[in-house]
Amino acid sequence: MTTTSISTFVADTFDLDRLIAAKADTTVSVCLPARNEEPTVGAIVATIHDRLVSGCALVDEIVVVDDHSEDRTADVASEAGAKVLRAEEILPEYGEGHGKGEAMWKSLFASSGDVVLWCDADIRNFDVHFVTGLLGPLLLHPEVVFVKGFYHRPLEGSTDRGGRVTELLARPVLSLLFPGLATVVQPLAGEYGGRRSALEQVPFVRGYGVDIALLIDIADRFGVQALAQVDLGVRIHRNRPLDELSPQATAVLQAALRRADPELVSACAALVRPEGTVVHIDGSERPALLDVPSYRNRP
Ligand SMILES: Nc1nc2c(ncn2[C@@H]2O[C@H](COP(=O)(O)OP(=O)(O)O)[C@@H](O)[C@H]2O)c(=O)[nH]1
Ligand SMILES: [Mg+2]
Repeated sequence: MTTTSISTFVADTFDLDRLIAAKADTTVSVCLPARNEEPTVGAIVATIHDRLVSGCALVDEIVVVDDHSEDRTADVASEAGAKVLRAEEILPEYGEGHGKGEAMWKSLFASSGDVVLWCDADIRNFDVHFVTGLLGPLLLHPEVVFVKGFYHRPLEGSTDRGGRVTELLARPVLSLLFPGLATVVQPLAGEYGGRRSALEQVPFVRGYGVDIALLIDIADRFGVQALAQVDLGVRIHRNRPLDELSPQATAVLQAALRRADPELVSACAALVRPEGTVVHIDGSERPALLDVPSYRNRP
C-alpha cells in the first residue's frame, strides 16, 4: 500500500436533488445492526424512512438486523418503517451467531441494494446527512467503491476527534502496519458503506474487529484510491466505560494483526484482566458472500 491520501468530502455539500438525479437506477439499502437499541433505533429509522424512502426515494430499503435484543428494538424499528430481521433467521446454516460483524454480514445477505450503507443504531443526534453524506461519493464518483464516515465526538466537554480506541489503538496500528490507511480519521466509525459488487468479495470478522478489517481488506483488494471518507459533523452515541473498551480494543488489534500476518495471533483469543478474569475474543470470520452458495444462487 502507498501513502496516497484518501479522498475526503463534506456531507453538507451533497445536495439532495443532485443525489437523486445521480442515483438513476441504482438501488440503495441502509442496514443497521442493533442489539438493545430501543431508545435510539426508532428515531433513526423514522428519519431515514420519512425523508429518504417515502420522502424522495433516495433509499430503497432499511434493514435492521436485531440480535437477541431483550428490549423492544424490533417493534420500534418495524413501526418506524424498517424491515426487521432476527439475526438467527438469516443464513441459519451458519448458526445463531452473535456479534456486530456477524449482523452486518447477514444484513448484506438479506438486503438487495447495489449500494449498501451501515449505520450504528445508538446515534443520538442522527439526521439525514449521515446517509446522504455517505451516498455522495458512491453516487457521484464511479471510482469510489467504499466510503467511511468520520465525525467529531464531544467527550467530557471537549470536541476532540473522539474515540479512545481510535486515538490510542486503531490509528496507531494502521500507521505502523497499513500506512496507506493512516489518514483515515475514524477507522472504527460504524457509518460506512460501499458497492455490493465489492462488499460481497470480502470476508466479515464476526465481532467488533469488522470495521477495521473491512477497511484493510477493501483497500488491499481495490486500492486506497477506491476509498473515500466523509465528514459527517458531530456524532453523539453511547460512550462506554474503559473496562468495556478493552475487549473491543483487543478485537480491533486482533483483526489488524491477523491481516498483517495470520500467524501472529489466534482468531480465538483471550484478554486476561489483572485480577485473572479471562474475556474470550472471538475474531473468527464469515466467508465472502460470493463463496456462500445460497447467496450465489439467490433468485
Ligand atoms: N445485531 C447486532 N448488533 C450489534 C451487536 N453488537 C453491537 N451491535 C450494534 O452495532 C452498533 C455499534 O455497536 P456499539 O456497541 O455502539 O459499538 P461502539 O460504538 O464501537 O461502542 C450498534 O448499533 C449496536 O447495537 C451484535 O452482537 N449484534
Ligand atoms: Mg456506539
